Amino acid sequence: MIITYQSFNHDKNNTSFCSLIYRIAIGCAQQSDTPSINEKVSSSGPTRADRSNGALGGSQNNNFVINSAPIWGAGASVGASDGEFANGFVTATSYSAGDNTNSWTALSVFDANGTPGAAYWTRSLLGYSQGAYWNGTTPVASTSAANGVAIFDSDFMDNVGTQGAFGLGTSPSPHKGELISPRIDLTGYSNTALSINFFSFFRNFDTTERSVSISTDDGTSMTTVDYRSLSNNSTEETVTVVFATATSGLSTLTQ
Ligand SMILES: [Ca+2]
Repeated sequence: MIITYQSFNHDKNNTSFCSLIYRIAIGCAQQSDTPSINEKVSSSGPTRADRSNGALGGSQNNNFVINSAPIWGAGASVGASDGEFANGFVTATSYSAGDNTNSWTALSVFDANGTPGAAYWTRSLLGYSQGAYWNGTTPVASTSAANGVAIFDSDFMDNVGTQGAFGLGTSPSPHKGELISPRIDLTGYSNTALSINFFSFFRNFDTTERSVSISTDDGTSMTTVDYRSLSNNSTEETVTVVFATATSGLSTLTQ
């Protein structure tokens, strides 16, 4: 399995957008006749996955319960360091299935300079944006901030931390970057519903996309959910996205 995060900031004049992800885990989800995911896991954050569109397949009324024990990533016995972004990223201007199987890949899709540009997610040990309009140096409240967070620092990439220097940074907006996971081997699992659970913090300014995708064929094809409606501006929170049918029919999830 492959997970991909996409961030796209559209603004080109006053960028203060930044998106951080600092803890991610995959879990199993099971369809339930009773409480919705919203009711079931609200204690850990605003997880309005039951309102999302593509994630839950055709019906908005499906209810899911998220298993408490993750099967990969932060808090799991497999993939914990990758789930905490404790290892360096590989930067890339193109990506093919099977690339960089052992590390997160920061892929630039485009920026105002063209395609592919230099719109890279980065691994930060600071835990905050270095952009000119961020206003603050308080790290995100993550127990694993010290070993790295993932950030799409649109503000900084556009202005290099200097107010008024619009478009003079390494990647002038509008720009889009993707953060693609290492290969996640879930051999032995065949669940037809999986959840992606992550801590998110972003400051919105003219954001056109913040989405997460999963692939079961090593990154060849992706099922994508834009989670903007599941998350809140300038709020550190848990976001849970349920992929109800992305693994249907697969007997084991090796890729
Ligand atoms: Ca971390």
